[in-house]
Amino acid sequence: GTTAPGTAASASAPAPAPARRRFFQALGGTAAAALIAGVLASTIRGAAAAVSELRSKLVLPGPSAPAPPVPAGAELGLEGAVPLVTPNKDFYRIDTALRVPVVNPEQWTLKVIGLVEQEISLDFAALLAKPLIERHVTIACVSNAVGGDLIGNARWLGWPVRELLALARPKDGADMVLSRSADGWTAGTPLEALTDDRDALLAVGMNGDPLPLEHGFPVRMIVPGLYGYVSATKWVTELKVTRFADDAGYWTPRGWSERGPVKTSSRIDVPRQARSVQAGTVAFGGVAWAQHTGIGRVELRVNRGTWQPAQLAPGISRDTWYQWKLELQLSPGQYEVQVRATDLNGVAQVEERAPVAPSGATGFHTVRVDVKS
Ligand SMILES: Nc1nc2c(c(=O)[nH]1)N[C@H]1C(S)=C(S)[C@@H](COP(=O)(O)O)O[C@H]1N2
Ligand SMILES: [Mo]
Repeated sequence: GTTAPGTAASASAPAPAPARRRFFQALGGTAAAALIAGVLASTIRGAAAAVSELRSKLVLPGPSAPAPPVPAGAELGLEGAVPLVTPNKDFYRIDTALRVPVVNPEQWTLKVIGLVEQEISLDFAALLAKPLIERHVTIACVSNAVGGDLIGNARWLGWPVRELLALARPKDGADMVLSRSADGWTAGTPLEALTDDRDALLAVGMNGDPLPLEHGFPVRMIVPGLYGYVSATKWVTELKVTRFADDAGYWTPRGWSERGPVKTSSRIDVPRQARSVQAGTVAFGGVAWAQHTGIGRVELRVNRGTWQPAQLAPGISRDTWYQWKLELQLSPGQYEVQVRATDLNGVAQVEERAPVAPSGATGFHTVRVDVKS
């Protein structure tokens, strides 16, 4: 999509060849046009197949600093709830690419340019030779509506961006890094977020595998605490150290906020909206996130009554979502249930409803539940 950072790419899977040929024939009219289109399509398919092949043979080095272990009890295992770590195949996908960019790791380089004392060019072998670290980080899309699923949590393997920037030595006055992907898309990230201790990564691995092609193979950025559109550049090939006064990422001139810190939020995953359940003990559960601060408390209220504390599972880190659950005794009837998260600084998520544009939705996730006798 090209209108919002939350417009999921449509044609993520190539159409089967016969359908594609019919389409080109209808479009081009002549056999020659169809032939050229067919050759082009198969060349692109060939490149994608070659890179998929390279990816499947790639063995990533182990981390020099493994991810801190997932604390016991972090996964509540509530039936119907999403897993604490999102499998790659279920991870949301958002980008403007009509076709997944095909980047050959053997030809990939990352250039660091702009306001730096030392320009740098790094190839894939050199990146893999760096001491890599592994971290669980939850990433979210600014276009994730309240209660939406444009959010996921993965274990990322990568090299801290701050190590690379330390070699390049940003000049005084620089306050932004404009990262660019192989297909020209850009994100503007505060320099601070890439140099502080939050472990912003040049990621090569996702949940123990090389990045899937659609999630940025061979290298992407992952920055805890910032929405994807200002930080999570997939197929990244260039970092330009610059100033917010001089440059802007892809979505900023299209009406989205220059800065994109992730807003504290929470979601009810079970029971689903408008689900009927049996009277008696009804288990509610879901996730809550306050990236880079951590969740302190999650509460539920029924029919706008008093807030009741939910059981909060330990988080993997302050940069990941947390699971929560609460059993309520409900007699037959219709109920409206809302969730509210409060971060570890005691700041509650914003109650007032705001749309996703320009800087991320706010409001309480609300589900209606029919309790049957
Ligand atoms: N190259 C490129 N990277 C991109 C985007 C894009 O359009 N192009 N979209 C960003 C947005 S808006 C989000 S929310 C995240 C989503 O990452 P995912 O598809 O791996 O979940 O990627 C970010 N990185
Ligand atoms: Mo996004």
